[in-house]
Amino acid sequence: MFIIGEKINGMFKNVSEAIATKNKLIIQELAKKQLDAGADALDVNVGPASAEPLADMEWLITTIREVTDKPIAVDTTKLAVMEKGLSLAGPGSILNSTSGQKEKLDILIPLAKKYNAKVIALTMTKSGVPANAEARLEIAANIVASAMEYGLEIENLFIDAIILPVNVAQDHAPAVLETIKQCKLICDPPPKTILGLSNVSQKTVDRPLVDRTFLVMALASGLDAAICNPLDKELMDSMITAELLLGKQLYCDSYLEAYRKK
Ligand code: THG
Repeated sequence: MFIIGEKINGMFKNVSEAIATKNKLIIQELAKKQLDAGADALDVNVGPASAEPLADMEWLITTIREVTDKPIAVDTTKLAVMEKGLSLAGPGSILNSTSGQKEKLDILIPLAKKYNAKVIALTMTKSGVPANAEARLEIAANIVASAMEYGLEIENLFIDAIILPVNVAQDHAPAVLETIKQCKLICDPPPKTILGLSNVSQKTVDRPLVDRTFLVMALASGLDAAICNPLDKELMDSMITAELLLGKQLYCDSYLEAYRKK
C-alpha cells in the first residue's frame, strides 16, 4: 500500500513550534524518520493556527526538499497555498485535496495537471460529508467524470471516502468501507482509494488499536493508500501482515523484515 506520512502537520505541537522558530532540523528529522519507517510520501500541512500559511508552506517544503525528493502531499484548502506548494514540491507531488463539488473540481484538477500532480478528492460537497455509501459514491462518480473531462489519468486520482472519528460518527465507518469497495466499480481501470486514517481514532482511549484495526478492515475492502503514522510499528506490522493475507505480498518466514528492506 502507498503510505503518506502524516507527521508534518501544524496540528502537532512540535511542528507548529518548529514552524514558529524556523527550526529546520525538527522538520528534516520528521521527514527522514517517516521515510526510513516505510513512508512513500510526506503529507505537509501548516496547521489551523498558522497566521501566514503561504510563507509557512513555502518554508516547510523548501526545508523538506533539502533532505529528500520523495513526493509531497500538499495539504491545504487555500488555493494560493496549494499552487505555491505544488510549484515548490515539483512533479509527482500530490494535491491534497479537492472536495467533490464541480466548482472546486473545475479549478483544482486543472491546477494539478499544470504541476503534474496526483489528486486526492474527498467524497464531500459544500453540504458536508454524507452519512451513507450511496451518496459518497455519487460524489466519487462526479469526481471521476471531472478527472476524465480534464484528462487527469485515473491512476493518478485518489478518492478519499473521509473517515470521521468513531466516537462521534459511529455509523460512518461501515459506509466508508462500502464506499472503498464500490469505488472499484466506477470505471476500468478504477480510481485509487485513500483515507486519512488517524481521524478515526481521535479522542478514543487506545488510538493505535483503533487505527490499526480499521486499517486492516479498509485494506480488506480494497484500500490502496493511507495518510497515517508510519512511526507506529504495530500499525505498519498489521498493514504488512494484512497485505500478506490478502495475497498482495509473497509469503516468507521473515516477511515483516523482508518488506521493510524493500
Ligand atoms: N484526508 C485527507 N487529508 C487529511 C485527512 C483526511 N489530512 C489531515 C488529516 N486528515 C490526516 N492527518 C492527521 C494528522 C494528525 C491527526 C489526525 C490526522 C491527529 N492529531 C492529533 C489530534 O488531533 O489528536 C494532534 C494532537 C497531538 O497528538 O499532538 O490525530 O482525512 N485527504
